[in-house]
Amino acid sequence: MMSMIAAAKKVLGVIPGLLMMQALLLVSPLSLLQTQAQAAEIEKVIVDTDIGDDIDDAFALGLLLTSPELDIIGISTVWGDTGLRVQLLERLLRETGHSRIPVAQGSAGISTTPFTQARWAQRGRLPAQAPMEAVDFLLQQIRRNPGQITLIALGPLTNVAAAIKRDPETFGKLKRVVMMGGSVRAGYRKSEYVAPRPPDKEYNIAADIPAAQTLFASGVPIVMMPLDSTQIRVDEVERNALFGHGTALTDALALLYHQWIDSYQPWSSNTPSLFDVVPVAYVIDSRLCPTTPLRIVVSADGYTTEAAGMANAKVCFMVDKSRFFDLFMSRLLQ
Ligand SMILES: [Ca+2]
Repeated sequence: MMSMIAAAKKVLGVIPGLLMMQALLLVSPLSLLQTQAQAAEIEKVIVDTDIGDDIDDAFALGLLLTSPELDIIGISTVWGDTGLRVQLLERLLRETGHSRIPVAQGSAGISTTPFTQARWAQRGRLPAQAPMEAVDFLLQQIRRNPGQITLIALGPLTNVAAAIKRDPETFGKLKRVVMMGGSVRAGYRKSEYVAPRPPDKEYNIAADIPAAQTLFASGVPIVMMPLDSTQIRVDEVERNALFGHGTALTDALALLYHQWIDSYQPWSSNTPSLFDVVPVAYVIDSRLCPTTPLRIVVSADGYTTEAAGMANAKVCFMVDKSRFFDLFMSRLLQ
C-alpha cells in the first residue's frame, strides 16, 4: 500500500505534466498563427505634431494613446516653439503613463499662431535628456524599420520636407504619409449645415508651402485628409462625457481645452474641430474615410488643387461620422 508521502509525490508529479500539456496547448500552431496575425496588424507610427496651438492635436494624441492597433515609436514636434511642444508632450505622456514613448524636437521657427496651451506646457518638466532632433529621429527609425512606418503628419510639413531633402532614399522607405492638410473641393465652414466656402488655403499647407510642395513631389505614398473631410466638431454632449470621465488622459484634455478656450485664439469657438483626429482614425480603421486617388498640386500661394496626370495621393472627401465617433468616444471613454 502506497504511503501517504508516496501518494502525495505521485499527485505532485502529475501536476507539472498537466501544466506542460496546458502550456503546449497554449502555444499550439493555431494560437501561434493567431499571435503572429495580431502582431502583423499592429501599425508602427511616428507622429509629427504642432500640439499646443489649436486643440485638435491633443485629441488626436488621445486617440493614439488609447489604440492598441498602433505602436507609437515616437512623436516629433514641428513649427514655432518646438521646445515648448516637447515640454507639453513630456507632461501629457508622463501623466497618462506613456513616458516610454520617445519625443524628438523639430527645428524652432517663427510662428504667429498663438500657443494657446503654453501655461499647461510650462508647468511640465523639461525632458531629463535633450531630445533627439526630429529629422535625425525620423530617418533613423525608417532605416531600422524599412517599409513599415506610417508617418502621421499633423502640422506644417517642415520636418517632413527637411527629411526628404536630407535623405530622399531613406524617406522613400516609409510605408506612407497620412496627413491632415489641404482643401481640395471644399474650404472652411462654420458647420455642416452651412454651405462650405470654395477651397481655401488650409493652415498646414499655407504655413510652409515649399515643404508641402516637396512632399507632394516626393513619390512617397500619401493619404491626404483635407478640410473636405476633417471639419468634425466635438459638441457639448461629447465634451461633457469626455471631460467628466476622470481618467488622467481625459483630465489632461479637459485642462488643455480650457486653456485653448481661455486664449486669444483665431479659432474663436467653444467647439473644437477634430481635424487631426481624422488621419489617426483612418490608420486604425480605413473604412471610415474612403479615399480617391488624385494628382494634387500645391500652388505657389498655398492651394491644393486637382490636376491631370498620375495620382500622387489618396484623398478622403467624406468621413463616416457615426463610425468615427463610435471609435473616438469609445477609446477615450475607456
Ligand atoms: Ca495640428
